[in-house]
Amino acid sequence: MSPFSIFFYLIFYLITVCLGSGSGNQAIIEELFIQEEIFEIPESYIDSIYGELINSVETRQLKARKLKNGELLAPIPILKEKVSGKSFFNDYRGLNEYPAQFYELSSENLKLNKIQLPQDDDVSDINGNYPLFGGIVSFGHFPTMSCFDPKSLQNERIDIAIVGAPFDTGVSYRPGARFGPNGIRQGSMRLGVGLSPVRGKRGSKLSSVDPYNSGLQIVDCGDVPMTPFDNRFALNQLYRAQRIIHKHDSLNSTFYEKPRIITLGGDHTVTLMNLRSAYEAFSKKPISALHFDSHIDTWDPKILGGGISNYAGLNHGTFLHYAAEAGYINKDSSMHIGIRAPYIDPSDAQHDEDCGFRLITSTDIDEIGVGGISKKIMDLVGTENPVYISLDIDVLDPAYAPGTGTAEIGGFTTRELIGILNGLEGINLIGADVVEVSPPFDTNSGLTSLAAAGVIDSFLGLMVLKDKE
Ligand SMILES: [Mn+2]
Repeated sequence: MSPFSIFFYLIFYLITVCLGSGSGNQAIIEELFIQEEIFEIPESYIDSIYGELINSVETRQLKARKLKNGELLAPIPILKEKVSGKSFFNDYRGLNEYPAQFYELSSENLKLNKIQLPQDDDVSDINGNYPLFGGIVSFGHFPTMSCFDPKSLQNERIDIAIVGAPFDTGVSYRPGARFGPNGIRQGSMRLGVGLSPVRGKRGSKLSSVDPYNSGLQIVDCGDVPMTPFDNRFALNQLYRAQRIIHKHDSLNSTFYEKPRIITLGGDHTVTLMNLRSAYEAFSKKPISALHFDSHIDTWDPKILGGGISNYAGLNHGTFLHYAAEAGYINKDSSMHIGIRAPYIDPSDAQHDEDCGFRLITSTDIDEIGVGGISKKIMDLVGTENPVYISLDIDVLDPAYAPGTGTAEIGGFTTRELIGILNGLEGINLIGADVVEVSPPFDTNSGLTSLAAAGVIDSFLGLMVLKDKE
């Protein structure tokens, strides 16, 4: 066969095939393709918004067939008010069973329901509003205040102050806690709606507390400038900053005349200054210290750091020794919770007891549970004693808080820790801190900062509740 005859034969074959199949399927094609213009194809609610995205020749043909069969009703005009509040999703059962009422909701009004933009000069949705993931970041979106300005003593009142202590030159292992306040604020961005099904036991007073809508004046004072070059000076800066905050009067508190301070650490050394200022402002008598930590932090300065120089003797593992020595610690009602790190010296346990601390270890939770730990704490401190909670985020297991200075395995989960804290309903919490959050060692998702923010949310709940009683 010549090339020409092969070509001719092929053309002949194709024409035959096309004509043959075309005539054989004509009836089916007529059945499938109904002329759309005969029917007014109605738009559903979703069509009116996303029609261009989801409509195809097939879906339009399906609707045309259903109209022809009487399975669909032509759209009838309805008032816009009738539409609002109705779920358009419950009625949707898939392409093959569009219910008639689904189409009844379509109307000229709904077709006009394309996005309607405000007037160009209307900023009512912008002014005073903020996105949860943006804005100038304060803790929990609380208002900021120049709390260190002496003039603010006359002009401003504070019920609860949040303040950062960006300091990490007292650590023995990984640094980075100077970035803790910033990290914790970032972790707090989703706070702001305080009612929660897990704040306190069901039906308890705590369960109805919303710290973000409490009527109390809760402010973020920003960070205390703390020099990184001399710990003695830096800690004194923190003390003076806390002192001036404490000199403010409270605004709407019914129980406290002075602001209670929640400090964002910072390495754990900062707690010594927080305790000093709280002691002077509130009690001038020893405070019940609840110390959540994996380390005892009462180390004798001679054993931890002080062997080098006296200057080195005050650090994040010895500050509670100094606090006890200074008389800030109530030796009848203070406790460590979550301890598990090894002792440095055989004398540590006795020295810790001499400083006035009882011990709940991390493994005690396996014996007595979350509720058992809360009960032990409540039995010890009661509801009258002034209590200060200092919480080293390393009390959590490193799985929940990897971004910390001296991580120790085998700690509490975040849920257990929050459960223990919320179980302290009724304590007289005069001050608190969360320390040792080191964002440079945190995960990309900021687990540690998120946990720290959640801990402070629990502190706020306990503080606000006391005021409501
Ligand atoms: Mn610590």
